[in-house]
Amino acid sequence: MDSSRPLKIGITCYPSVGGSGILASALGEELARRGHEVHFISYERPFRMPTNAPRLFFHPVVINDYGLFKYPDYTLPLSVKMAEVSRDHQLDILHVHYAVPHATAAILARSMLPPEQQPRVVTTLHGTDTTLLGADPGYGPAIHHALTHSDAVTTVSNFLKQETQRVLGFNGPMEVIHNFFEPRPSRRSREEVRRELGLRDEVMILHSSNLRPLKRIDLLLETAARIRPRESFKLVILAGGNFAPFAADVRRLGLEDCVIVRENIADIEDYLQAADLGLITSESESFCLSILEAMCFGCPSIATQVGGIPEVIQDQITGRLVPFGEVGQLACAAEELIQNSTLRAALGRAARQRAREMFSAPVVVPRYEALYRRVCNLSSGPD
Ligand code: GMT
Repeated sequence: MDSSRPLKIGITCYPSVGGSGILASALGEELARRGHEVHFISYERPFRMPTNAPRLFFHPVVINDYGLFKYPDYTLPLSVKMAEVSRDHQLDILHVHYAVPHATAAILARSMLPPEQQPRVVTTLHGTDTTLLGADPGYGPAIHHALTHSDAVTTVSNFLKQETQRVLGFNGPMEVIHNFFEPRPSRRSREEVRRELGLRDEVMILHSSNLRPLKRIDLLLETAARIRPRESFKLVILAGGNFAPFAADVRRLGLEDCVIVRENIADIEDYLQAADLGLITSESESFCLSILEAMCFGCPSIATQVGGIPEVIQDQITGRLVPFGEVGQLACAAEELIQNSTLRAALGRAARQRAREMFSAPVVVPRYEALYRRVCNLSSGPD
C-alpha cells in the first residue's frame, strides 16, 4: 500500500466559538491544504471553516426534536452520520475533538460498519472533557470507554495527559500534541482597529474567551479595577458569547470608561494585531489558545499559573505567570508592562518566536499526519 498517499479524514468538533472547534477547523484546513480530503461532520458549519476550499467538505447532522423525548438526542444522529460519511467516502480516520459526545459517537459509528469499512478513531482531549465531565459519574465511565476503544488518544498539553490519568484512571497510550495557530491576514490596519475602539496612546489589554465560569471574568474585572493610572490602558474583551451578565460588575467597579466589549468576532486577527498585552485570569486551562493567538502577533500575556498555561508561557521570557486569584499581583504585572514598553516588546518578540518554533502549523500538523499513518499502518518507518 502507498504509505504516502493522501488520507481521507472525518473531523467532528463543536462548531461554535471555543478553543477545540477553532483548533479542529484550523487542522482540517491545513490537512486539506496538504492534499488530504477532509470531511467535517457536525450540527453546524464550524466557526472559521473556510467556504469553497478544495478537498474540504461539510456534512450536517440533522437532529429531530421528537415530542417523546424530554431532551433531544445528538449522539445517535451524529453516529449515524459518521458511519454514513465513513462508508460513502471511505474514510481512513475519524478524528474527534472533545470527547463528549463525539468520541462515544465515533466508537458507535465504527461498530455499525463492516470491518473493511471501519475508519480508525482518533480522539483529541481538549480540557473540560476531562477536567469537568471526566469527574462527573454520569459521563466518566462513557468517556473512559470511548478512550479505551479509540485507536489513538491525544491531549493538547502534558497537564491534560496527567489529568486524564488522574481523573479518569485512563492509563492507555496518549500522545501530547500541543495546539497550533496560523493567523490569517488581517483585514484592517492596526491604526484603523485602534480608531474603531477609540484608542489613542493607551495600552490595549486584550482578553479573549468564551466567558465560561472558569475564565473568572470577575477576577479579570477586579484586576482591571486595580491597575493605575486608569487612563494608561483600555481593556478590550473579545467575548465568545453574551457579555451582558457582566455589565453590572463593570459599573460597580467604575470601569465603564476602561472596558470595551466586542462579541463573537470572526476576524480576530484585526484585534490581535492592535493589542499590546494579553490578560487571562482562568482558574483552569488545559492550554489556552487565546494566549497563543496573541503570541503570534508579538503580544505577551499575563496569565494565571494554572493547568497547561506554563507549557505555553515561560515566566519573564515570553510573558508573565501569576498564582491563581492574586489580583494584586496581576495588576502589578500589568502596571509594569504598561509602563515599560521596552520589556513588553522584548517579551512579545520572544513570545512570537516561541509560537513559531513550538506551536505553528508546520511544526504541529505533521505530528497529526504521522499519527494518522501510524494507526492506519501506513508508516514507512519510525517517525
Ligand atoms: O473552555 C473553553 O475554553 C473551551 C474549551 C473547548 O474545548 O473548546 O477549551 C479547551 O480547549 C482549548 C483548545 O485546545 C484549550 O486551549 C483550552 O485551554 C481548553 N479549556 C479549558 O481547559 C478550560
